Order: sequence, then structure tokens, then C-alpha cells
Amino acid sequence: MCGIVGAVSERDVHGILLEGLRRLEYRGYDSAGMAVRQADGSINRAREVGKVSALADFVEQNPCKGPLGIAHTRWATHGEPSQINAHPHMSGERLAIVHNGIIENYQELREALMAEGFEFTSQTDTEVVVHLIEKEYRVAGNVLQAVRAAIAQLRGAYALAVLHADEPDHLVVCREGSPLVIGVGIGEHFIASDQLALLPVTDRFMFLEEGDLADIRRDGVTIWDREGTPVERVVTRFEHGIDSADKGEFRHYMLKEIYEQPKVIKATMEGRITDRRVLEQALGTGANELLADVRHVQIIACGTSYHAGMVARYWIEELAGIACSVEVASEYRYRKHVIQPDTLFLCISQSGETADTLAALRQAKQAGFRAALAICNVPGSSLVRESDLVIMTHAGPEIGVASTKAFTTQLVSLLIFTLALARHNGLSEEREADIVTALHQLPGQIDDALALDGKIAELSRAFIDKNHSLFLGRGAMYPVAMEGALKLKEISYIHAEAYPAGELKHGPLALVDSEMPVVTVAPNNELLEKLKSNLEEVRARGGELFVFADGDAELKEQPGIHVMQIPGVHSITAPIVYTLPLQLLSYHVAVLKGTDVDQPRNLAKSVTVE
Ligand code: HGA
Repeated sequence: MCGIVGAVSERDVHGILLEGLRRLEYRGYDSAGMAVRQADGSINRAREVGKVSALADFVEQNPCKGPLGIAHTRWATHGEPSQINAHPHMSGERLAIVHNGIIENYQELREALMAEGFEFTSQTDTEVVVHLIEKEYRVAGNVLQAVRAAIAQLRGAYALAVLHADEPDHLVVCREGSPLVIGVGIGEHFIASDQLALLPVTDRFMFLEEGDLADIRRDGVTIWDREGTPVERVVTRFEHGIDSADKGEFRHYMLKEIYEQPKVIKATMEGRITDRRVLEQALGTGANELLADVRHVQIIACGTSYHAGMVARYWIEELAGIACSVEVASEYRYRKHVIQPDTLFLCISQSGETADTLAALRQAKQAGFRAALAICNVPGSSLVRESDLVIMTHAGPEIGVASTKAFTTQLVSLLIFTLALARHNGLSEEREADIVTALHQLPGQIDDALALDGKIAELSRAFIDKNHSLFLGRGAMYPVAMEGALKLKEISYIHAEAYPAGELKHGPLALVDSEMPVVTVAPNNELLEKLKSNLEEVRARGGELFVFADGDAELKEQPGIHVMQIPGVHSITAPIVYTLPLQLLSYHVAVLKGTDVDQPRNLAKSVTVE
């Protein structure tokens, strides 16, 4: 959350900064700003409330040009979205910073700095950082030392980029708890919260590690670790094509990402399965020995990734016969837990920078888990670097704030993991071959589900005047229902609750009337008959049903029951396929309601604050 971009070049960088912000807008979009050192040696700062386009319009009328600059798109944590709270923040006229994260001890620092005569103009926690650097600059006489001294006094999370008008040759940046990547150019260097921001100018990146401080110049970069020791960070190349971060012919990133699922699911499976089995090395070298010891799996995640973890629990207990617990990271990290012997700690995060998930992983490392496995979409992210085993989902950049392809590729990765684990726990070769065959069928089945797009768009009309909805599922389809409800509330702002269908009569049935659409996912599995009874309970109370059901489920369209037939799928892979119609439903409802599909209100992607 919050996007940072910076550039040190010989050419004017304001266009690079604006394009970088546009590409980072998924991380925050309540306000945006930039500060550039101009030829006359002054800093020109522009800040606007709203989207990056508002800043771009302003800058067009009021040029903000120069070869050294920093920029920011904000997702407010401290202080309302307003011009004075927008970044960059300045101390005096010569020092400017941008910040991603939260400074936990900002109150005490603010009071101390005010007592020393510093004047605060915003309500942000960030402003204490810029004044603190200014204070240290007055002692040290250079920005690098000033930043080093200032960050030693900070508690919390930050990625910072610092620019001083009197030091026109460089930026000073650092990270602790928030991501920061350096883009390597020829005779110029860049920094950003995410490599996507810099793809128009470079495909070579260095990822800073926790505690790193770096001096960014046109002709080179120097990095120090937490102890102040100079360190090298490897340069990696961005693997995906540059256009993978563009919308192409699609109206929204979310729709593009929904349609990419057959392709990216193939990429997730590539090199990991044969026609009949999961390859030994699918989880990397040494994984097999490790998996043989695992007796319990603890899954930790947030939001959509948490739902993927909940589906995986059904798979792990059914196929591997191994106990599995799933918990949201923000809860797990703040309670005492009992750790079973030989527990594998499994974190799921699209960005690999989710603050709560990372914090839980770091705690777990002290707590005596057997090993940590990450399921993640961003190579080089903190989660990937800090885990023993990694399955990259290979979904490519996901820009829409509401996660779609990241979720289904997480599911595929989790199923591959489950099979690798189950093999050590009695899964027969025949069963493995049966499920691997089902995996191979997924891209085609997802294409079939996408073919329902037009019909689902029609169906979505029934939701636009509704304020509430219920989503029902049983077994592994219950977390699919949860994910469907989350999608609908995220982008259409309709209140949506998911329940295991059997729970309906224990409370939520009281809410059912003609104003409460009830969405159900009903593959043809051993729970179908029970689910049908639950649907009767809804019909008997006048509730309108929207059922996504297997063609063989013998559920017929009739007044009050809308049935959308999904081609038959394997019961194990059904959660993956049945996710698609729910994604499309929420997308079309949001489009009809006219909400901002890719950047829904109050949300941001890559939740790098607690
Ligand atoms: N705390 C700062 C930065 C917010 C942020 O990083 N959000 O993700 C602010 O509120 O401006």
C-alpha cells in the first residue's frame, strides 16, 4: 500500500515518475504527489487529492521538471486524504521525502520535534520522519548520515526515499517492513515499491532487504545492511513481458485477469507435473525429504489468500490425511499458540509483502516449526526470500485490487503441494494420476466457464438494486462461496455474507426474503442432496436463488430459482472452476452499478501495513 517511485538521471524524470505512479496506483489512490529538483536548485513539489490523473493534469499546467525526483500515491493510514497530508512531505524548502508504512512512535517523536521548534503542517506520521532527518542533517551535514541517524530512532514499518536540494546527485532510500526495489538503468537509476512501476525504463532490478540503506546515483548504487556493512544485492531480470502489466483490449484489469486464468494456470503447472504425477522437484530441492517428516500443516494468510488456504485444508486432510489448521495472519500473530511437532508453516500471499503474513512468518521462525513454505506471485518478495520452500504461482502481474487469477493459481499450487505431501502419506499412484489428469483439464474447463460470461452478465442485473446477499456452499465449496462474497462486497459494495449451507437454519435463514438473493455453488458431489434441501429451505421463505450447478445436478430453472449450468468437473478441482462464475458475477454487478472496478473505494492491493 502506498506507492513510491524515484529517479536519478540526466534527463527530465517527471514523465517517468508519473508513469510509475500510474502503474502503482493499485497500491493507493486517495492522493498523489511528486517533488523534483529543478535546474535553479529549488525543489518543486506538486500534490493533488484523488487519482494520479489529477496530479498529471496539474503538472501539465504547472511544469515540475528536473533530473532528480521522488513521487508517491497514497493510501492514508494517518490523517485524511487531503492535499496537506499527501506526500512528498518537506522540512523547510530543501528536504523532501516519500514514505510507505507506519511510524509507530510518531506521537512521541512529534512532541519532541515540536518542542525543538519544528512546525507540523499535516496529520501524518510521515511528517515526523522528514523533520527528524532535517534535525540530523543539521548535525551530520549530509543526507546519508542524517537518514542513518534518523531511522535508528524510528519504530514501525517504512520504505523511504529522500531528496535534498543541496545534494543534486543522489537519492537516499531505505526499507524496514515495506518493500523497495532498485531499477538499474544505463547512466540512471530508479527506485519503486514494485518493479512494475519501472518496466518502461528497465527490466533489471535489485531487491533491498530488511534493514538496507542505499545511496542511489546516476552511475552506481551503494547498499549497506542493518549493521552498516556494505553489501551487494543481486540484479535480477523481470521475467514477464512488459505488456503483461497493460490492460490490452479489456475494459478493466480485473476482466483481463479473469480471462488470463486458463493461460496462467498452465504456467503454474508447467514443469511441476507430468501427465500422471507431480514431479519430485516441483517444490525445489530438498522438499521431498522435508515433506516426509511433516505431520501437521499450519496455513497463514489474509483475505483472498486465506480462502485459498481454507480450500487447501479440505484437500490436505482428505488426500494426505494430515491435520491442517488455517488462520488469518492478523489473528494468529497476536495470540499464543500450541505448535504440534513437525508442523509445516505455509504462508500464502499474492505480493509476498503482506505485512501481517510476514510478521506471522517471522514469529514462526522463532517458534520451532519444521520449515516454512511460501505460495507467492512475486519473485524476490520478502516472503519468498524468507521461506525455506517456495511455490511461485506464475500468475504474472495482478493489477486489479480484487484478486482473481492470483487466487486460482494459488489453488493450483496448493493442490500440487497437497499431492506431493500426500504421496508420503499413502496416496495411491492411481489417485494421484486421476487428480493430475483433472489438473490438466482445468484450462479447458475454465474456458468453458468463461463462455458463460454473457449469461452471467444477464443474471447480474438482479443484484443492482439489492443491498444484501448470501453465498452458500458445502465442503470445499464453502470457502469458494466466501471468496465469491468477498469479491461482490469489494467491488460492488453490496453486503455479502458466506455461510456453510448447513448453517443456514442456525441463524441466517431469518434474513431470507425476496430482497435477499442467495447464491450457491453446487457441483455434483456427495453433498449435493444435502445442499438441495438447504435450497428448499430458502425457496420456502421466498428467497431468490442463483445456483451455479453441475449439469448433472438435476437442478432445474423455475420461478425464483436461476440455474447456471457448469460443465462436469472432478470433485477435487471443482473449487477452482466454480470460482470463475462468481468472479464474473461480481464483475458484472460492479460494472452495472458503475463502481470503480479496478480500484474500489477504501481498498488497496499489496497490504504492506498492519
Ligand atoms: N502512514 C503514511 C503512509 C501510508 C501508507 O504507507 N499506506 O500504505 C500516511 O498515512 O501517509
